[in-house]
Amino acid sequence: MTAPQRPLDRLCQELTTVLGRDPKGKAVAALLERYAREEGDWAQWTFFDAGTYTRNLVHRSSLYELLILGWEAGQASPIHDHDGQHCWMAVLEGPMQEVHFRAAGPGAPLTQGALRTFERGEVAYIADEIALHRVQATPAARGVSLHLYSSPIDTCRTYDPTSGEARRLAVGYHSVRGVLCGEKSAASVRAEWAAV
Ligand code: CSS
Ligand code: FE2
Repeated sequence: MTAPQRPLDRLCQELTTVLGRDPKGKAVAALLERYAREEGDWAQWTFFDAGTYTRNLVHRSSLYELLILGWEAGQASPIHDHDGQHCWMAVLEGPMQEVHFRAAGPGAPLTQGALRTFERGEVAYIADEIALHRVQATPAARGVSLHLYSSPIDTCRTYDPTSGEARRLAVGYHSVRGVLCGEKSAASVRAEWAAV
C-alpha cells in the first residue's frame, strides 16, 4: 500500500499503528504534537458556527475517533466526562483553555480546579480518573483543537456546576472530512464509517 499524502491521513495511519500496539497510547501525544506544530491541512476541514463549537470528523474506527473542533471566541463545552475513554487534545490554533472539575457528591456543587492555557502544539490528556473538564476558547480569539478519543465517544455525561446534576448527552457531527453534515444524523455518519 502506498503511504497517504495528506498529513491528516498520514497521522491517522500512524495512530492506527500505535493504538493497535498499545491501547493506552503512550506514543500518541508525540504524534499529535508533531502534527499540530508542523501541519496546516486541518484548516480545509474546520468549520465555525456562531451558535456552538463544531465537531468535524476526520476518521473513525473501532479503535479511535479523530475530530477537529472549531471554537469561536468565547465558546465553551459543557462540563463533561469522557465515557470511560482516553481523550487527547492537541491545539491547532490557540490559545485554548481547560478547567478541571470534581464531583463532590450527590446534590453538591462541583469543585473547580485551576484554569490551564494551551498554545498551538501543546497536548492535553484527560480521562474520567483524572477529572471532569470544560474546554473553551479565550474571549479574544478563535481556537481550533484536534481531539483523539480512544475508543470513540458517542455519548458523555454533562454536569451542572451548581447542583452537580449529570445528564447524558449524545454528541453529533458538524462535518465529515470537509463536507457539512446538514440534516445527516450522527447515526448515519457512524454507520458509514462502520462499513469502511
Ligand atoms: N468532549 C468534547 C470536547 S472537549 S474534550 C467533544 O468532543 O465535543
Ligand atoms: Fe472533553
